[in-house]
Amino acid sequence: MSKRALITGITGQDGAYLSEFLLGRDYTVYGLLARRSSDTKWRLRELNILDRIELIEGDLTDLSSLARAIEQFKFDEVYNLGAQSFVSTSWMQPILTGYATGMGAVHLLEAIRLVNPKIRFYQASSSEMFGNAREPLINEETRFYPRSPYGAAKLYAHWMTVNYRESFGMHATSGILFNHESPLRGIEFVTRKITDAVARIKLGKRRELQLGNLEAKRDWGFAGDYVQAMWMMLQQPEPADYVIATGRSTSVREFCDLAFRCVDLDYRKYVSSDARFMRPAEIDVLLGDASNAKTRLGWAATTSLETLVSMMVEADLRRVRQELNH
Ligand code: NDP
Ligand code: GDR
Repeated sequence: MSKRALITGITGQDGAYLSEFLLGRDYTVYGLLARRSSDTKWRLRELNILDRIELIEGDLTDLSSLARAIEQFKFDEVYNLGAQSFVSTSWMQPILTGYATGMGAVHLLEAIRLVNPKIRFYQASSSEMFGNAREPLINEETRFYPRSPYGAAKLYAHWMTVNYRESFGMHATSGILFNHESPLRGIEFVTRKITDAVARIKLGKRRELQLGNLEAKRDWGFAGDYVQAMWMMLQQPEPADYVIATGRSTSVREFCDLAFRCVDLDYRKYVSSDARFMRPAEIDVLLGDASNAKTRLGWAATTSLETLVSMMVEADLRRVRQELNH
Protein backbone atom coordinates (compact mmCIF):
# COMPACT_ATOMS: atom_id res chain seq x y z
CA MET A 1 0.00 0.00 0.00
CA SER A 2 1.38 3.39 -0.92
CA LYS A 3 1.75 5.93 1.90
CA ARG A 4 -0.60 8.87 2.10
CA ALA A 5 0.76 12.32 2.78
CA LEU A 6 -1.01 15.62 3.36
CA ILE A 7 0.88 18.77 2.43
CA THR A 8 -0.35 22.16 3.59
CA GLY A 9 1.08 24.99 1.49
CA ILE A 10 0.86 22.71 -1.57
CA THR A 11 0.73 25.72 -3.92
CA GLY A 12 3.94 27.23 -2.51
CA GLN A 13 7.52 26.64 -3.62
CA ASP A 14 8.27 23.82 -1.17
CA GLY A 15 4.80 22.27 -1.51
CA ALA A 16 5.38 21.83 -5.23
CA TYR A 17 8.86 20.28 -4.88
CA LEU A 18 7.84 18.06 -1.98
CA SER A 19 4.82 16.80 -3.94
CA GLU A 20 7.05 15.93 -6.88
CA PHE A 21 9.49 14.16 -4.55
CA LEU A 22 6.80 12.13 -2.76
CA LEU A 23 5.04 11.19 -6.01
CA GLY A 24 8.41 9.84 -7.15
CA ARG A 25 8.35 7.61 -4.06
CA ASP A 26 4.92 6.30 -4.86
CA TYR A 27 3.04 8.29 -2.23
CA THR A 28 -0.53 9.35 -2.68
CA VAL A 29 -0.22 13.10 -2.25
CA TYR A 30 -3.03 15.25 -0.87
CA GLY A 31 -2.77 19.01 -0.76
CA LEU A 32 -4.69 21.45 1.40
CA LEU A 33 -5.93 24.16 -0.92
CA ALA A 34 -6.93 27.47 0.65
CA ARG A 35 -9.72 29.29 -1.13
CA ARG A 36 -8.44 32.22 -3.18
CA SER A 37 -10.25 34.40 -5.71
CA SER A 38 -7.69 33.57 -8.38
CA ASP A 39 -5.80 30.45 -9.41
CA THR A 40 -2.69 29.63 -7.35
CA LYS A 41 -1.65 26.34 -8.96
CA TRP A 42 1.00 27.58 -11.43
CA ARG A 43 3.90 25.78 -9.72
CA LEU A 44 2.14 22.41 -9.80
CA ARG A 45 1.44 22.99 -13.49
CA GLU A 46 5.02 23.96 -14.16
CA LEU A 47 6.23 20.67 -12.62
CA ASN A 48 3.50 18.86 -14.53
CA ILE A 49 2.06 17.16 -11.43
CA LEU A 50 -1.23 18.96 -10.87
CA ASP A 51 -3.39 16.08 -12.10
CA ARG A 52 -1.58 13.62 -9.81
CA ILE A 53 -2.46 15.44 -6.59
CA GLU A 54 -5.70 15.21 -4.63
CA LEU A 55 -6.64 18.71 -3.57
CA ILE A 56 -8.70 19.16 -0.41
CA GLU A 57 -10.36 22.46 0.34
CA GLY A 58 -9.35 23.85 3.73
CA ASP A 59 -7.48 26.50 5.62
CA LEU A 60 -4.95 26.42 8.44
CA THR A 61 -7.00 28.97 10.35
CA ASP A 62 -10.04 26.67 10.27
CA LEU A 63 -9.57 23.69 12.60
CA SER A 64 -12.75 22.01 11.40
CA SER A 65 -11.49 21.75 7.81
CA LEU A 66 -8.26 20.14 9.03
CA ALA A 67 -9.96 17.67 11.36
CA ARG A 68 -12.38 16.66 8.59
CA ALA A 69 -9.55 16.04 6.14
CA ILE A 70 -7.56 13.99 8.67
CA GLU A 71 -10.63 11.94 9.58
CA GLN A 72 -11.56 11.27 5.96
CA PHE A 73 -8.26 10.53 4.21
CA LYS A 74 -6.22 8.52 6.78
CA PHE A 75 -2.82 10.12 6.21
CA ASP A 76 0.43 8.51 7.33
CA GLU A 77 2.38 11.76 7.22
CA VAL A 78 1.43 15.43 7.41
CA TYR A 79 3.81 18.18 6.25
CA ASN A 80 2.84 21.62 7.50
CA LEU A 81 4.34 23.98 4.93
CA GLY A 82 1.45 26.46 4.82
CA ALA A 83 2.15 29.91 6.25
CA GLN A 84 2.10 33.63 5.65
CA SER A 85 5.78 33.28 4.80
CA PHE A 86 6.89 36.73 3.67
CA VAL A 87 8.79 38.40 6.51
CA SER A 88 8.13 41.99 5.32
CA THR A 89 4.37 41.42 5.24
CA SER A 90 4.45 40.18 8.81
CA TRP A 91 5.02 43.72 10.14
CA MET A 92 1.97 44.95 8.22
CA GLN A 93 -0.20 41.93 9.06
CA PRO A 94 1.12 40.60 12.37
CA ILE A 95 -2.20 39.17 13.50
CA LEU A 96 -2.92 37.28 10.30
CA THR A 97 0.68 36.01 10.43
CA GLY A 98 0.09 34.88 14.01
CA TYR A 99 -3.07 33.00 13.03
CA ALA A 100 -1.80 31.32 9.89
CA THR A 101 1.91 30.82 10.64
CA GLY A 102 1.68 30.26 14.40
CA MET A 103 -1.77 29.07 15.37
CA GLY A 104 -2.23 27.18 12.08
CA ALA A 105 0.38 24.64 13.20
CA VAL A 106 -1.43 24.18 16.50
CA HIS A 107 -4.75 23.61 14.73
CA LEU A 108 -3.08 20.87 12.75
CA LEU A 109 -1.33 19.31 15.76
CA GLU A 110 -4.59 19.35 17.69
CA ALA A 111 -6.56 17.80 14.82
CA ILE A 112 -3.94 15.03 14.56
CA ARG A 113 -3.94 14.43 18.31
CA LEU A 114 -7.71 14.16 18.40
CA VAL A 115 -8.22 12.05 15.27
CA ASN A 116 -5.07 9.91 14.90
CA PRO A 117 -1.99 10.71 17.02
CA LYS A 118 0.03 8.06 15.16
CA ILE A 119 0.34 10.35 12.11
CA ARG A 120 3.88 11.65 11.63
CA PHE A 121 4.02 15.45 11.59
CA TYR A 122 6.55 17.82 10.01
CA GLN A 123 6.65 21.51 10.96
CA ALA A 124 8.34 23.98 8.59
CA SER A 125 10.41 25.96 11.09
CA SER A 126 12.76 28.71 10.06
CA SER A 127 16.19 30.25 10.62
CA GLU A 128 14.23 33.49 11.19
CA MET A 129 13.62 32.16 14.72
CA PHE A 130 17.28 32.82 15.61
CA GLY A 131 17.43 36.50 14.70
CA ASN A 132 20.89 38.00 15.14
CA ALA A 133 22.51 35.01 16.81
CA ARG A 134 25.44 35.50 19.19
CA GLU A 135 27.58 32.81 17.62
CA PRO A 136 28.45 32.95 13.90
CA LEU A 137 27.50 29.34 13.12
CA ILE A 138 23.94 28.40 14.07
CA ASN A 139 22.88 24.90 15.13
CA GLU A 140 20.00 23.28 17.03
CA GLU A 141 21.41 24.52 20.36
CA THR A 142 21.58 28.20 19.41
CA ARG A 143 19.38 30.57 21.41
CA PHE A 144 16.22 31.82 19.66
CA TYR A 145 15.59 35.56 19.38
CA PRO A 146 13.17 36.29 16.51
CA ARG A 147 13.23 39.78 15.02
CA SER A 148 9.92 39.85 13.13
CA PRO A 149 6.28 38.90 13.77
CA TYR A 150 6.89 36.09 11.29
CA GLY A 151 9.86 34.78 13.30
CA ALA A 152 7.88 35.00 16.53
CA ALA A 153 4.91 33.14 15.01
CA LYS A 154 7.25 30.42 13.70
CA LEU A 155 8.83 30.11 17.12
CA TYR A 156 5.44 29.55 18.74
CA ALA A 157 4.66 26.84 16.18
CA HIS A 158 8.10 25.32 16.77
CA TRP A 159 7.69 25.13 20.53
CA MET A 160 4.18 23.71 20.19
CA THR A 161 5.59 20.99 17.93
CA VAL A 162 8.19 20.17 20.59
CA ASN A 163 5.49 20.23 23.27
CA TYR A 164 3.12 17.90 21.43
CA ARG A 165 6.04 15.52 20.97
CA GLU A 166 6.99 15.62 24.65
CA SER A 167 3.49 15.78 26.12
CA PHE A 168 1.64 13.31 23.93
CA GLY A 169 4.44 11.18 22.48
CA MET A 170 3.58 12.26 18.94
CA HIS A 171 6.05 11.81 16.09
CA ALA A 172 6.30 15.58 15.63
CA THR A 173 9.43 16.94 14.00
CA SER A 174 10.60 20.47 13.38
CA GLY A 175 12.89 21.15 10.43
CA ILE A 176 14.69 24.45 11.00
CA LEU A 177 15.41 25.36 7.41
CA PHE A 178 17.61 28.23 6.28
CA ASN A 179 16.65 30.15 3.12
CA HIS A 180 16.10 27.96 0.10
CA GLU A 181 15.34 29.15 -3.36
CA SER A 182 14.56 27.84 -6.83
CA PRO A 183 13.02 28.87 -10.15
CA LEU A 184 9.66 28.39 -8.34
CA ARG A 185 10.47 30.95 -5.61
CA GLY A 186 7.82 33.67 -5.12
CA ILE A 187 8.72 36.91 -6.89
CA GLU A 188 8.53 38.92 -3.64
CA PHE A 189 11.61 37.19 -2.18
CA VAL A 190 14.92 38.85 -2.94
CA THR A 191 16.57 36.08 -4.99
CA ARG A 192 13.72 35.71 -7.45
CA LYS A 193 13.18 39.49 -7.53
CA ILE A 194 16.80 39.72 -8.67
CA THR A 195 16.75 36.90 -11.24
CA ASP A 196 13.47 38.12 -12.74
CA ALA A 197 14.93 41.63 -13.05
CA VAL A 198 18.14 40.26 -14.59
CA ALA A 199 16.09 38.54 -17.29
CA ARG A 200 13.99 41.65 -17.99
CA ILE A 201 17.01 43.95 -18.10
CA LYS A 202 18.89 41.56 -20.40
CA LEU A 203 15.90 41.36 -22.75
CA GLY A 204 15.38 45.12 -22.77
CA LYS A 205 12.13 45.20 -20.77
CA ARG A 206 13.54 46.99 -17.72
CA ARG A 207 16.34 49.38 -16.89
CA GLU A 208 16.95 49.14 -13.14
CA LEU A 209 16.39 47.18 -9.96
CA GLN A 210 15.66 48.69 -6.57
CA LEU A 211 16.33 46.57 -3.52
CA GLY A 212 16.57 47.16 0.22
CA ASN A 213 19.56 46.16 2.34
CA LEU A 214 22.30 44.92 0.03
CA GLU A 215 24.59 43.91 2.88
CA ALA A 216 22.27 41.35 4.52
CA LYS A 217 23.78 37.85 4.31
CA ARG A 218 21.81 34.65 3.97
CA ASP A 219 22.62 30.94 3.79
CA TRP A 220 20.93 30.14 0.47
CA GLY A 221 20.31 26.56 -0.66
CA PHE A 222 18.23 24.87 -3.36
CA ALA A 223 14.63 23.99 -2.39
CA GLY A 224 14.84 20.69 -4.29
CA ASP A 225 17.58 19.51 -1.90
CA TYR A 226 15.72 20.75 1.17
CA VAL A 227 12.42 18.92 0.61
CA GLN A 228 14.35 15.63 0.64
CA ALA A 229 15.52 16.49 4.15
CA MET A 230 11.88 16.99 5.23
CA TRP A 231 11.00 13.49 4.10
CA MET A 232 14.14 11.96 5.65
CA MET A 233 13.20 13.47 9.02
CA LEU A 234 9.83 11.73 9.02
CA GLN A 235 11.42 8.35 8.19
CA GLN A 236 13.46 8.38 11.42
CA PRO A 237 12.26 6.09 14.21
CA GLU A 238 12.34 9.03 16.66
CA PRO A 239 11.18 12.59 16.05
CA ALA A 240 13.69 15.42 16.58
CA ASP A 241 14.65 18.90 15.40
CA TYR A 242 17.17 19.48 12.63
CA VAL A 243 18.94 22.51 11.19
CA ILE A 244 19.09 22.34 7.38
CA ALA A 245 21.54 24.71 5.68
CA THR A 246 24.48 24.86 3.28
CA GLY A 247 27.09 26.34 5.62
CA ARG A 248 27.84 29.22 3.24
CA SER A 249 26.51 32.75 3.69
CA THR A 250 26.38 35.29 0.87
CA SER A 251 25.28 38.92 0.80
CA VAL A 252 22.42 40.23 -1.32
CA ARG A 253 25.06 42.30 -3.12
CA GLU A 254 27.12 39.19 -3.97
CA PHE A 255 23.95 37.41 -5.13
CA CYS A 256 23.30 40.33 -7.51
CA ASP A 257 26.84 40.11 -8.79
CA LEU A 258 26.48 36.38 -9.52
CA ALA A 259 23.07 36.77 -11.18
CA PHE A 260 24.03 39.69 -13.45
CA ARG A 261 27.25 37.92 -14.41
CA CYS A 262 25.13 35.03 -15.78
CA VAL A 263 24.05 37.38 -18.58
CA ASP A 264 27.39 39.25 -18.82
CA LEU A 265 26.16 42.41 -17.13
CA ASP A 266 27.66 44.43 -14.26
CA TYR A 267 25.11 44.70 -11.43
CA ARG A 268 26.55 48.06 -10.30
CA LYS A 269 25.03 49.74 -13.35
CA TYR A 270 21.50 48.61 -12.52
CA VAL A 271 21.04 47.94 -8.80
CA SER A 272 20.33 50.57 -6.17
CA SER A 273 19.19 50.51 -2.58
CA ASP A 274 15.83 52.10 -1.75
CA ALA A 275 14.55 52.85 1.75
CA ARG A 276 11.12 51.49 0.75
CA PHE A 277 12.48 47.95 0.86
CA MET A 278 14.27 48.25 4.22
CA ARG A 279 12.76 46.40 7.18
CA PRO A 280 11.91 47.76 10.63
CA ALA A 281 14.38 45.20 12.01
CA GLU A 282 16.95 43.27 10.03
CA ILE A 283 18.86 40.05 10.58
CA ASP A 284 22.36 40.86 9.39
CA VAL A 285 23.78 37.38 8.87
CA LEU A 286 22.43 33.84 8.86
CA LEU A 287 24.78 30.88 8.57
CA GLY A 288 23.70 27.36 9.45
CA ASP A 289 25.54 24.28 10.64
CA ALA A 290 23.75 21.18 9.34
CA SER A 291 26.24 18.65 10.71
CA ASN A 292 23.60 17.04 12.92
CA ALA A 293 21.45 16.38 9.81
CA LYS A 294 24.51 15.00 8.06
CA THR A 295 25.28 12.58 10.88
CA ARG A 296 21.75 11.49 11.72
CA LEU A 297 19.97 11.70 8.36
CA GLY A 298 22.86 11.42 5.93
CA TRP A 299 21.65 14.68 4.37
CA ALA A 300 23.85 17.41 2.90
CA ALA A 301 23.13 20.19 0.41
CA THR A 302 24.33 19.20 -3.05
CA THR A 303 23.54 22.23 -5.23
CA SER A 304 26.06 25.09 -5.20
CA LEU A 305 24.94 28.70 -5.06
CA GLU A 306 26.42 29.29 -8.52
CA THR A 307 24.33 26.44 -9.98
CA LEU A 308 21.21 27.67 -8.17
CA VAL A 309 21.63 31.25 -9.44
CA SER A 310 22.16 30.14 -13.00
CA MET A 311 19.12 27.79 -12.84
CA MET A 312 16.98 30.70 -11.64
CA VAL A 313 18.28 33.16 -14.23
CA GLU A 314 17.79 30.62 -17.04
CA ALA A 315 14.20 29.94 -15.95
CA ASP A 316 13.40 33.65 -15.80
CA LEU A 317 14.96 34.29 -19.21
CA ARG A 318 12.72 31.52 -20.57
CA ARG A 319 9.64 32.98 -18.92
CA VAL A 320 10.28 36.54 -20.09
CA ARG A 321 11.01 35.36 -23.65
CA GLN A 322 7.71 33.45 -23.61
CA GLU A 323 5.89 36.54 -22.32
CA LEU A 324 7.43 38.61 -25.14
CA ASN A 325 6.31 36.09 -27.75
CA HIS A 326 2.66 36.40 -26.70
P1 NDP B 1 5.41 29.96 0.02
O1 NDP B 1 5.13 31.35 0.47
O2 NDP B 1 5.89 29.73 -1.37
O3 NDP B 1 4.10 29.07 0.23
C1 NDP B 1 3.25 29.25 1.33
C2 NDP B 1 2.05 28.35 1.17
O4 NDP B 1 1.20 28.49 2.32
C3 NDP B 1 1.17 28.64 -0.05
O5 NDP B 1 0.75 27.43 -0.61
C4 NDP B 1 -0.01 29.36 0.57
O6 NDP B 1 -1.22 29.22 -0.18
C5 NDP B 1 -0.14 28.60 1.87
N1 NDP B 1 -0.97 29.28 2.88
C6 NDP B 1 -0.86 30.57 3.30
N2 NDP B 1 -1.80 30.82 4.23
C7 NDP B 1 -2.52 29.68 4.38
C8 NDP B 1 -3.64 29.33 5.17
N3 NDP B 1 -4.20 30.19 6.02
N4 NDP B 1 -4.15 28.08 5.06
C9 NDP B 1 -3.59 27.18 4.20
N5 NDP B 1 -2.53 27.46 3.41
C10 NDP B 1 -2.01 28.71 3.51
O7 NDP B 1 6.46 29.33 1.08
P2 NDP B 1 7.65 28.29 0.83
O8 NDP B 1 7.16 27.18 0.00
O9 NDP B 1 8.86 29.04 0.47
O10 NDP B 1 7.90 27.79 2.32
C11 NDP B 1 7.19 26.67 2.85
C12 NDP B 1 7.17 26.77 4.36
O11 NDP B 1 8.49 26.75 4.87
C13 NDP B 1 6.54 28.04 4.91
O12 NDP B 1 5.90 27.70 6.11
C14 NDP B 1 7.71 28.95 5.19
O13 NDP B 1 7.39 29.87 6.18
C15 NDP B 1 8.74 27.92 5.65
N6 NDP B 1 10.13 28.25 5.42
C16 NDP B 1 10.54 28.59 4.16
C17 NDP B 1 11.86 28.82 3.90
C18 NDP B 1 12.33 29.21 2.55
O14 NDP B 1 13.46 29.71 2.44
N7 NDP B 1 11.56 29.00 1.49
C19 NDP B 1 12.88 28.68 4.98
C20 NDP B 1 12.32 28.27 6.25
C21 NDP B 1 11.00 28.06 6.44
P3 NDP B 1 -1.63 30.29 -1.35
O15 NDP B 1 -0.76 29.96 -2.51
O16 NDP B 1 -3.05 29.97 -1.58
O17 NDP B 1 -1.39 31.64 -0.77
P1 GDR C 1 13.81 36.20 4.21
O1 GDR C 1 13.81 36.26 2.61
O2 GDR C 1 13.25 37.42 4.82
O3 GDR C 1 15.18 35.78 4.63
O4 GDR C 1 12.76 35.04 4.49
P2 GDR C 1 13.81 37.50 1.62
O5 GDR C 1 14.28 36.95 0.34
O6 GDR C 1 12.54 38.24 1.64
O7 GDR C 1 14.95 38.45 2.24
C1 GDR C 1 16.31 38.04 2.35
C2 GDR C 1 17.19 39.23 2.70
O8 GDR C 1 17.25 40.12 1.58
C3 GDR C 1 17.08 41.44 2.03
N1 GDR C 1 16.58 42.29 0.94
C4 GDR C 1 15.39 42.17 0.34
N2 GDR C 1 14.38 41.29 0.52
C5 GDR C 1 13.29 41.41 -0.29
N3 GDR C 1 12.30 40.52 -0.16
N4 GDR C 1 13.18 42.39 -1.23
C6 GDR C 1 14.17 43.30 -1.44
O9 GDR C 1 14.05 44.18 -2.29
C7 GDR C 1 15.33 43.18 -0.62
N5 GDR C 1 16.49 43.87 -0.56
C8 GDR C 1 17.24 43.32 0.38
C9 GDR C 1 16.12 41.32 3.19
O10 GDR C 1 16.15 42.50 4.00
C10 GDR C 1 16.68 40.07 3.87
O11 GDR C 1 17.75 40.41 4.68
C11 GDR C 1 12.76 33.85 3.73
C12 GDR C 1 11.31 33.34 3.69
O12 GDR C 1 11.24 32.25 2.81
C13 GDR C 1 10.85 32.90 5.07
O13 GDR C 1 9.58 32.29 4.96
C14 GDR C 1 11.87 31.90 5.62
O14 GDR C 1 11.50 31.47 6.90
C15 GDR C 1 13.26 32.52 5.66
O15 GDR C 1 13.61 32.89 4.33
C16 GDR C 1 14.32 31.55 6.17
